[in-house]
Amino acid sequence: MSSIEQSVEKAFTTMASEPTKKVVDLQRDIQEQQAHQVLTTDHGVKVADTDNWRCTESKKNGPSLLEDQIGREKIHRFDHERIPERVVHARGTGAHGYFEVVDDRASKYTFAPVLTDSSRKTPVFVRFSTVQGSRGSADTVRDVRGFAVKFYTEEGNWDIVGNDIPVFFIQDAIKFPDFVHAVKPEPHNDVPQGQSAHNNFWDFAGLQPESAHMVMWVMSDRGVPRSFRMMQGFGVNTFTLLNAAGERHFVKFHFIPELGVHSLLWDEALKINGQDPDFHRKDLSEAIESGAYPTWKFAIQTIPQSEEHKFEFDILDATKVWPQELVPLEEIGKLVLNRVVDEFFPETEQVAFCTSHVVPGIGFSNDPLLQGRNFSYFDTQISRLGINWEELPINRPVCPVLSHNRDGKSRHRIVKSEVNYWPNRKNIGCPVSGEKGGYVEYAEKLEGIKQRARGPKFQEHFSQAQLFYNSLAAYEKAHLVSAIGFELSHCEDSVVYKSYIDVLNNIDFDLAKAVAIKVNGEVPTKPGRANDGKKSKGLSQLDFLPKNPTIVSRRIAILISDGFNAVEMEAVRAALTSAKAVCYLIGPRRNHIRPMAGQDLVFADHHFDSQRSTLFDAIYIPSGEEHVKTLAKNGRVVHWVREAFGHCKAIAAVGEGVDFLRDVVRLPGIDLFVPSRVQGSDEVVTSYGVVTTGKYSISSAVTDALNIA
Ligand code: HDE
Repeated sequence: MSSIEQSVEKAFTTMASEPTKKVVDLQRDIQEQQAHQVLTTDHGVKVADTDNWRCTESKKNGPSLLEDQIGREKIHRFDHERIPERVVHARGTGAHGYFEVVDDRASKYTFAPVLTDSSRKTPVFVRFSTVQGSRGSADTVRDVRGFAVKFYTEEGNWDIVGNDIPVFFIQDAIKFPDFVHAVKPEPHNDVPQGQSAHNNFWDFAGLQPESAHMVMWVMSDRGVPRSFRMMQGFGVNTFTLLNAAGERHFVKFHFIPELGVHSLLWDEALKINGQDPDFHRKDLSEAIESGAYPTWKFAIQTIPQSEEHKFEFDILDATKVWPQELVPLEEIGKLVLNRVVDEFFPETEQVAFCTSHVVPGIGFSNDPLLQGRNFSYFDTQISRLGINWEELPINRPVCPVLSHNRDGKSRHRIVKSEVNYWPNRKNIGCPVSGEKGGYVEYAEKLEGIKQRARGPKFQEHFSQAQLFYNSLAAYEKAHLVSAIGFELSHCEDSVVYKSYIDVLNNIDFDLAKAVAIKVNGEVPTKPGRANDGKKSKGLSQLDFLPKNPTIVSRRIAILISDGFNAVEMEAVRAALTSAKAVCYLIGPRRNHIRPMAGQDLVFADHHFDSQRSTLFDAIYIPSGEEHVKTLAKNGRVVHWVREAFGHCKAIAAVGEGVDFLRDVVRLPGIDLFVPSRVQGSDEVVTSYGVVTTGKYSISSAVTDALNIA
């Protein structure tokens, strides 16, 4: 065994915090650069001057010379740095981690060791993305988020190329180019970027009612997640599992975040787009680097092959969920992200997912969206990365690869063999049976007429859109009305905004009326379709509040100015930090701030103008008379606090800080404050938390961290 193979082998059996087999595999290609290392050309010759192009009559007026091969190489490499961005999901960020089986009950359904062998730690690479915007667009736009997972299993790579929403806009892959053209910037002016608030998207959605269910999800709070770490992930399409007895089940894959499912408010999302367009990607890497490893439960829903037709909806229709009441979730695994990438381009940009990448024990269904996807992903990687894209370090499997496929542009692997075909006299690269690990497709009986058509159950589009709407909490419904109202207000063609009201009226009469009034639509006088009042579990985000709310990795701004009480602040900061919240001191300048007399100087991390309340989950205002007077005179700070209050953030204040808070956010006739005591002290703390915006965990957890009695 070579030393690389030995270290690869060792890595596969190591503990959580140690590198996975894939991370070790990547070491072969990682070049650690050292201080004072010498610059060379790409062909390895040391470079003497990288700042001046060779020319005649140096520093006078001589022309630059074509002969300068160092200058030419530098510019030539630069000219070719860009590759085509992904046609959708161009904006994204990725991380390494691992997958573990926590319950081996899936062996009833599959013989795939990745889902059944609890002694394994399978390396993964996950890429999160937005869909509509280009590579440089902002993170917190209203959009679906991609949730693509590459499992580097011992049986080959398995990709779940999922989203944070369990259904899709269309039922048949052949509609995908139409859908993407409609949502992407319009052809005549390339507008808008990173949003679906325009004529063409809503025009398409109105005329293609199968999108109604998904539109409801994207317009709900799901469209503006607080963090990639706080989103669910769904395989969306129906796959199949095959067990050792040769029995087949249909399956849906779910990832459920341990932190709960949380969203931004739309106003926050809009502002963060400008204040920090990299908000989500920074959030992910900061959490991983601080050891707060994002973790998801992995669950499956299964339906035996024999029960395929037992449901009101078609289980192969990607615009439908399988309600949990009918098909319960079984938790079988855990996904953890524990390592950021070393270099963005070769890892996150060059990673290439394919729904067609499955391993023995896992297979496809006849879901018409999945069938098309199985062609599309493989195809698109060729124009993005070239035919040998599966040899790129991030994409190559960790198990042995031997195929008779050869050549093509940018072949990396060097294969030492006299034969590259099968059969051959040396028996190299021979296919093996299923018993020996070969991938054997399930033998499925088919009969019927070849035609261009969809099954009868694919014709119904509104019942699950209604189920979703009915299952939302009142505040979630209100957010949804505002979101559709915002989007339709950005459509200038009245045909578009007026006609979508008809779609909404098929979902819910009150919803249609509320939106119509907002956007100048025709207010309906009777429901387009009765609302049956049915609800289901797991659709509202409130169903995902974590059992033990936590402030781990939440961002807390501590507002300070000269004369603040540093001793008290340090006590609170220590409590928050020990609960693994991340505290930032925000002051009038990024420099030393002078606390009360007799206390040591404190250095502020940022100044009031450089950050905004929207970038934080909670605020704490320490006591100090002079300090509070200074805060009250600063319009930016007053805005900070009012804005945080308006966004229902947790706000803690002590002593004079409480008076300041009261003055700043006073609403006539309403006393919103609940004064309480910090345990073991005489300080009065005021805290205010709101359950209904999905920020329950932060508000209650700040309260816990402060030990408020
Ligand atoms: Fe994709 N999709 N998609 N998609 N998709 C791509 O593949 C496509 C669909 C999803 O981080 C492309 O490598 C078709 C559903 C994610 O690299 C492309 C159809 C779901 C990513 C493509 C769909 C997704 C992509 C563009 C309809 C959720 C980003 C670049 C039949 C389950 C993966 C690429 C990454 C990317 C095609 C529908 C998720 C063009 C034809 C449904 C997360 O191949």
